[in-house]
Parts: sequence; C-alpha cells; structure tokens
Amino acid sequence: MPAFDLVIRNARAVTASDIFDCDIAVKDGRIVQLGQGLDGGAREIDAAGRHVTPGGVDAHCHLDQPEPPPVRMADDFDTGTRSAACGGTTTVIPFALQHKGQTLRAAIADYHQRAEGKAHVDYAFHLIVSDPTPAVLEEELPALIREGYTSFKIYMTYDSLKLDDGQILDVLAVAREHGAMAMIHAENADCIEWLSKRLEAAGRTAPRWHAHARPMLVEREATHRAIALSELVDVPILIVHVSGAEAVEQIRWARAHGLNVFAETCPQYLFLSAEDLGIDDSYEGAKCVCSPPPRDKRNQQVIWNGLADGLFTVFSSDHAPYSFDGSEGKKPGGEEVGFRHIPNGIPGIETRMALLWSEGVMAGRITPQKFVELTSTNPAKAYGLHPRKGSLAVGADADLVVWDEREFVLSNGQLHHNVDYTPYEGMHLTAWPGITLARGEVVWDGRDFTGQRGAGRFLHCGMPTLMPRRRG
Ligand code: DUC
Ligand code: ZN
Ligand code: ZN
Repeated sequence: MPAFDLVIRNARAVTASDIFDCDIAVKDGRIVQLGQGLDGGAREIDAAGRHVTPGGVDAHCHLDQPEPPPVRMADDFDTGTRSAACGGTTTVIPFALQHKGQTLRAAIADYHQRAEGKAHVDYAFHLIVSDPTPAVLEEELPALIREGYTSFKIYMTYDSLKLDDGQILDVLAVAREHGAMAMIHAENADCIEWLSKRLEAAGRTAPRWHAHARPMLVEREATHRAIALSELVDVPILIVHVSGAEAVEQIRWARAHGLNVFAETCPQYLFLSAEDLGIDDSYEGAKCVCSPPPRDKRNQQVIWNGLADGLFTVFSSDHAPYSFDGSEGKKPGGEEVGFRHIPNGIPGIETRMALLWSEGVMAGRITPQKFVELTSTNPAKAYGLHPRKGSLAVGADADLVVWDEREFVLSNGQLHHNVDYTPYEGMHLTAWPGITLARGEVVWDGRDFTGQRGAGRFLHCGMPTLMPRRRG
C-alpha cells in the first residue's frame, strides 16, 4: 500500500519567500511531506525540475452576478471555475451582491445556490454592501463576519451600489469593531456623471469615451477620500483595481504615514491601455470597457514598479465576463450602445496567472516568490484563508501548479470561459500551467480540463492576517 495518494517528484517549489528542490507528498487532499526521496505514492507526477507554485487565489472575480435584463454574465460557477482551474487558480472569491432593500442573508443564500454543486474549485464570498441599514450594520454584518464572511466591498460609484461618505464611515466602523477587511472601489461618482453628460451632449458616445468619462483624477480623488475615511475610523482598507500613477501616489503617501492601506491591481492595468477602447468610433473597443479604465504605457510602468516594490499586496483578475456578440453582453439587446450603457468588465480569470508569470517572472520584472505572494499567499492572508490556502507547506491544501515554460500565442479558442473573446488575443506568452491540482486532484492536465462539477467546496473565511490583530 503506497504511503501517499500522490507524490510530485523533482519539483522546484516556490513559496512567497523561498525556492527549493523537493518532492511533495499529498494525502487526503493535503500536503503531508516535503523532502528528498520520499516514499511512493499511489500516483506519481515527475515535475522534472519545473517550478511548482501554490494554486492561485483569485480574490476579485464576478461570477453569475445578477444584472438587469437583458444583460447577463457569461460565466456561472461551472464555466467560471473551470476556466480558473485551467489557468492555475484553485480558489476564487467572488462577490455576493446585496441589492438595495435586500438583506445580506438573502444575498448570500442566493449566491450559495448559484455556486453549490457547480463549482470546480473551492470558493468563498465577499459581500457587497449597498444598503447599510441599521439592521445590516448592527446585526447582519457582525453576525456574518462571525460566520466566515469576513470581507466586504464598498462602492464609491455606480448608482445602484454607491455609498456616500457617511455610509462608508458607518461600514468601516463595523469593519474596525469586528476585524473585517473592507475593499473599496474608488472612483468619484459625481465627476463621472458630470463628465458623462457633457460627453453625451457633444455626441461622444463611442466606447473610447468611457476612458474620458473616468480620467485618472476621479480615481485619485476617491482614493484620497477613501484613505482619509479609513484614517478617521482607524481601520485597514484594501483599494481594489488600482489603475495608475495618481492613485499609487495616494497609497504611497498613506503607507509612508503609517496607515494600513493595502492595494490590489489587475492584468488590464499592465497590458491594456485607453487605446484598446478605440482610437476611432469602432465598437470593438467595448471589449475592453472596464472601470477604472486602462490608462497608458507610463501608468503601466508605474503599476509594474508597484508590483515589484511591494506597494501592491494583491494581484486579481476582476473577471467580469460579458460576451461581445449576442444580446446579453457588450451589446445589450443586440444593440451597439453608448459608452455609459456598455456593461463594465472584461474576462481574465484564466489568463491572470500566466500573464504575470510570462511578463513578470519570465521577463525578469518580478521574482517567482513575488509572483506567489501576489497571486496566492497575500490574497489568502487578506481574506482569512491562509495557511490552508496560498501556501506550499505541510498541512496546506494540495492546491498546486506545475508550470510549463514554453512560447505560444494566446487565443480565445484555448480558453475555457464562456466568453467569446479575450482582450489578450494574439499576445505572445512564455508560460502556462502544465498541471493544476485542487486538493490533490488533477483538474487541468495541460491539455484538458479534468475536474469535477461540484467538487469545489465553500470556505468559511477567518480573520485577515496581513496585519497584526488589533488588541483592545
Ligand atoms: N469594474 C468593476 O468595478 N467591477 C466589475 C468590472 C469592472 O469593470
Ligand atoms: Zn470595482
Ligand atoms: Zn470587480
């Protein structure tokens, strides 16, 4: 009888701090030994000296999030987590969105129903708090934090979701009292509205005007305000999808002043620019409409610098899947609509890891350890899943990626999401996951998806461990 269920031989194991050569033994879905010349496993994989990293934790993705008809997200928990697995991500944290007037419990019950029996990899939920009533603030949120929903997103824009400053302070105060992590979408709603109206009045409605309606300054102002609000409450925050220099400057300032301000960025701010929204009035640009919008090459470099020097804590996809053709996605009802009505978001749950390994690690911009920190270890810590997730260590779940370093040209046909395009079509990449293991099971073998619908389990999150726990 073999000692282990699985042994991965000759791995070049990468953690957030180290690289070392070892065999990895797995039993009952967990890593049970790391060492040289380990006993046999029922199954053996020869990594042949290839890098082996923890599976990705995608801490910002949208799956099956309800939309006003006719718009519908292209990926549900089946196709979205299949796509994640094939791209090396083994844990996802999508959002359970509270509609105004809805209880948080109702929102969560709805998302459990959407995920259960469908997910191929493990998942947790962030809450989106859009209606912070006294009952939500005093009863629901504290109870849900205790039950394992320990993070929530606050929007400063989008009419149906945004909170005013007083409401943000109220929600941050709950985060402080109960130790939860508040994520903030920082864009100034009134500035966007004012600019959008002027653009529309001038007949400027093509997709490319989306970027003009949300210039860097609206993100800078909201980032500054979010930092000030968190300073007032004295609570850590995590600013999501940071797009460029002016927001980065605000975050650097906050950190230099000793504030616990964490930041996330996403592939679109490294690899896309406002030009991808169109240099003329073509509707193709709708494929890259997301918020905040992609900026320019100079800002891309600032984001790279922030990844390398520790300004950014987390690298997520912000996968928000809308098909380009058809009537439910970027062309609602089959129509080419004005920039204001184009569903915001791009697909990227499958490409996140390979883009950063190729252009980050292989291109020499970041170390393999930094890659692991950004894509796996830190998101697991930020949202209370570490060390079970985000860790290549004895006792951790055997969520692993064996990397293939090879050159190829990316095309949407290779991907497993349910979206009819990728914004990264034609990009030359130098790496892709050769094998993905989720709790010791091969879910992607380099050619085919081999996971099982419903094998993904819901994860109750603990408290964030990015910073020491406040006492008293
Ligand atoms: N912006 C968001 O805030 N969420 C989903 C996608 C997007 O573009
Ligand atoms: Zn957002
Ligand atoms: Zn998002």
